Amino acid sequence: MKEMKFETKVIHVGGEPDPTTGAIMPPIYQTSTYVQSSPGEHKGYEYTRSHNPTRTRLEECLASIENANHCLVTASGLSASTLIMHMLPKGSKIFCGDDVYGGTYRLFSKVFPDIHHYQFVDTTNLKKLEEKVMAEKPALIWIETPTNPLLKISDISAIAAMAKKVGALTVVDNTFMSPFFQNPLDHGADIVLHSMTKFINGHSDVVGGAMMMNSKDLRDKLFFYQNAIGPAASPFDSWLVLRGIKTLAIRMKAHEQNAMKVAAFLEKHPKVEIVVYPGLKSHPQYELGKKQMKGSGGMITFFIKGGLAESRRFLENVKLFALAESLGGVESLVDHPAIMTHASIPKNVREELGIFDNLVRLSVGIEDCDDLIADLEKGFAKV
Ligand code: P1T
Repeated sequence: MKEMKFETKVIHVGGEPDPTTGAIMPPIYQTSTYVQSSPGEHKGYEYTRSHNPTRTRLEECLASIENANHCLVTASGLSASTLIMHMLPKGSKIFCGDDVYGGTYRLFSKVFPDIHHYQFVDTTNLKKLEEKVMAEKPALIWIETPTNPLLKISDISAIAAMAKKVGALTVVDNTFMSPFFQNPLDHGADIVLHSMTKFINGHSDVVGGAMMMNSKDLRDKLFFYQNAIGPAASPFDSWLVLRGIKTLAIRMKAHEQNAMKVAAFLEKHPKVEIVVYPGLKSHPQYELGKKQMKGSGGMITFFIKGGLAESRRFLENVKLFALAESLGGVESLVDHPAIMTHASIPKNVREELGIFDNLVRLSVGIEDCDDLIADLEKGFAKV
């Protein structure tokens, strides 16, 4: 299947017609269990927490588009992160990028510190990171690139290479780029993680997660914890994602086209202080982005001139950009990270990173771009 192009894989891998009826759309195997002919004799399926044919199809499709040998689909992005943490030996040292989704920060700083040791480090400063990795020999390096919400880019190949020197695993949260714009395993990462809730599904009607890897050993270990703990995605959610993923390529191109125009508009706007978008030459890691990403995605972060009052007036007065957590759907969303998605990060830590009250995050949808810009203009007019 690896020889097919991306646009073909999302439609055909896992999308084969049903062999018993010829139905062109895969059935939703809405079943909890499977009949056995004799104890232990079955058709490869015993219980849906462990395996389900609809989920298997989605795993095949996702593995193919991340150029991976294996994939496990979970009930949420955070449950995938949780399984990776359970897989590590107790007391493991973990370096995590300092700018990550607020829920990932909460998981690592509030749920797992009794089990592992976490340090939040700047993974964009390679020299400092390498010194620290060599000196402290972590078991795992966790990077989100580009980061949520500051869109900082980390060099996956360089980090994976330094991790290998000390026997550490590299995990890349690739949610913001989706497999269409970035394939971390090709750059040496060991595990790629996605919140499937976002671009992969693309229609804001599923919460789900996925992990892709090449190592069978890693896959089997993670599968053990998935089966033992239980956060597998449901058949219906798996089917919805199989449906949404068919348009991933064209959606990502449309997100990027609109985001590029919106970023250029914001850059010139008198009420905007700074715009951060990987496709702008002003992005501090523009060249690195060009090297490891095949596009710039649909996420934009900007700092409005002023503070919380100005942000609120803007956020209350845009309408097409719905004020909501999450991202990656066909409809545009706007988020205030300090109060919404990243509220679980203490204010002093947030502000050290640059997540101030005047920071606004856009998930640029695939609507008509002129309508989107007119909507943003309405928001700015009230500031
Ligand atoms: O929500 P869930 O499917 O569990 O995924 C968690 C997650 C993991 N990684 C990244 C980069 C994410 O952005 C998320 C979820 N993020 C949001 C809900 C948000 O609005 O940023």
